[in-house]
Amino acid sequence: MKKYVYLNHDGGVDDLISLFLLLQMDEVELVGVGVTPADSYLEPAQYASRKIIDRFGHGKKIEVALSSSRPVNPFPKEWRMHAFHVDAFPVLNEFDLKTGVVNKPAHLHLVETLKASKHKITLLFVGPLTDLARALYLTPEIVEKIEKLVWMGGSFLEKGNVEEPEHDGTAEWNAFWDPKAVAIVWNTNIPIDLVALESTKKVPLTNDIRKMWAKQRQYLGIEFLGQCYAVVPPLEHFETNSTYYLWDVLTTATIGYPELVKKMEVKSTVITSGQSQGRTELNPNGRPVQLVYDVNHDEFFDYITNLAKKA
Ligand code: AGV
Ligand code: CA
Repeated sequence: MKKYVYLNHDGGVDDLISLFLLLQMDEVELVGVGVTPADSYLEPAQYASRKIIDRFGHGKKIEVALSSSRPVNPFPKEWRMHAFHVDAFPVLNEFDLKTGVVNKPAHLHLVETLKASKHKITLLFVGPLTDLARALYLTPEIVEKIEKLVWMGGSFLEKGNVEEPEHDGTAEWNAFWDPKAVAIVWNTNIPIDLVALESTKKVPLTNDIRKMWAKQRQYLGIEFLGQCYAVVPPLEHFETNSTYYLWDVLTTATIGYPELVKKMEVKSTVITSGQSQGRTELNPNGRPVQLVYDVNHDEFFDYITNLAKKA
């Protein structure tokens, strides 16, 4: 059965690869893309997205909308620069650009796409939830059209991945960028699959993975994966603040291959202000989500490698 998916990403390396991989999934019909300038700048993120659709979208026509959302807590500039590299890859610049952008902000594009759809749509958010929160605030009735939300965000571990002044380090970045947006989404009855740091920790970028792709670079799609993951630092001796995991790619893979991961229901709330803002906490009175807490590492890498070969 077809899965209708709307992707909202924020222009990181693994966001752009998520778009690339979604375009290779036979069972997925991608019904729209929103680009949020969170872990990237809007220019390179939107151009890279449009070029990926042109080059690797098998001729599909997909609408791209630009977000007008802005941070509560902005991402570090060094990370936001990554999309400039991807956008400049020769493989994305061999031909003239065809895919355009729609003339409305991403949150309104999301509302209109949901309203116009005959089918329920799965929302795949691999950056902050701001556009979804704004869409829900304006038009709460869109929940009827949402099959579920699959979100890369949050963490129930003691240590999150935010290392910023005036913060205690317990939050995950996508939640920290706009904590109130998380609270707004939590306050609906949309079913949520939460791909939090518990599972993404198990799929770090390593030099062995890079080598495995290097050996298969005769496939254009694998060459593209290898180039993308040359831009960001791997897990080498120990974890640093910049160590790259396949956060969004794992989240995206759960759509095409749900059996890769283990889930359990947890109830949670989110802290929206102060030194722990963006932290998701277990709370017996909180809202239920399906927490993705484990992944089959080898099957995951096999799956995405095989998908990339189809490009
Ligand atoms: O917190 C993970 C989210 C994912 O959506 N992003 C990166 C992924 O796209 C933020 C982030 C956390 N640590 C990072 C991040 C790092 N070391 N480099 C770049 N982005
Ligand atoms: Ca992201």
